[in-house]
Amino acid sequence: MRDCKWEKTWENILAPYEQAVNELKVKLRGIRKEFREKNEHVPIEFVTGRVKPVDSILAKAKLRNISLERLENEMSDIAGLRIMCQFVEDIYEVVKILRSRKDMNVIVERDYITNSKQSGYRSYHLVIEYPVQLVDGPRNLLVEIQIRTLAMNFWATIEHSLNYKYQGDFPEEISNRLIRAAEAAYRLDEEMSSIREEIQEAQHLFSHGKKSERTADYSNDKARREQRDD
Ligand code: 0O2
Ligand code: 0O2
Repeated sequence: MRDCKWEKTWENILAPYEQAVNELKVKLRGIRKEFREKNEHVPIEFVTGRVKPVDSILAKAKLRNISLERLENEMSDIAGLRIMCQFVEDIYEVVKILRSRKDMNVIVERDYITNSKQSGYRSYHLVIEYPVQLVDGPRNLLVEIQIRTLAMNFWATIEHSLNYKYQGDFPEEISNRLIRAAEAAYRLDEEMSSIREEIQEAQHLFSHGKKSERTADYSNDKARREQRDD
């Protein structure tokens, strides 16, 4: 019985964060659509989001000595969004777009791309204040947005699972290999950036070609339907 009561309380505490994550996923995915419709290079590849699981919230609160009353103001990643980009240049474009939006307020920026973490981790982190509209009125929530390239995401995902296995206590050999892998991932990003214009031109031709194919398919289907109806 007691467990049920706590489950309910957590459900209530986290509901506004769920709402923030869901709204932001729609909004950030909407940016993709806008660029695509303008036939411009889309700086966002894909967007994911999650509300931090309760056990992770409790573990972090204990580690950082944050009391449950202060969670809302002191734990900035209860709601988390992740934006994946093709090129490092796209990351900075996305940051600019987010800074200029009127529906959120960027309050912290951490550039772990130019200042990578000791582990080798790279990403650009923003903490924003985001107002969710609740029955009792608006409430400003902290949300963390991590922006990274596909290569940075590949590295971080692998390192995150290894971290789970070793609980952060990597054998030196693995830790060194991970640092080397992070450098290799960054070199890959640099290489891709150096041929960015070429790649973007090819992608533009490809998506344009697919669009024309779809239009042609639609016209052929329509013609076939009209012939059948005659
Ligand atoms: P794990 O093992 O913990 O990684 P939909 O909107 O239906 O397409 P859905 O199912 O709501 O998508 O999930 P979404 O948005 O595709 O992605 C959820 C996953 O994104 C989570 O995986 C997280 O790994 C990851 N994620 C996204 N943003 C963040 C973030 O800011 N911080 C962290 N730590 N993770 C993030 P799972 O499912 O929780 O599994
Ligand atoms: P999760 O949900 O398991 O990913 P803050 O926690 O924001 O108050 P902190 O810790 O200085 O302060 O924030 P930071 O370092 O800007 O962001 C922490 C988050 O960045 C982590 O969340 C990870 O998602 C990611 N991150 C940071 N360093 C690494 C790293 O070395 N490897 C990987 N894979 N991810 C990293 P959490 O708290 O781990 O939660």
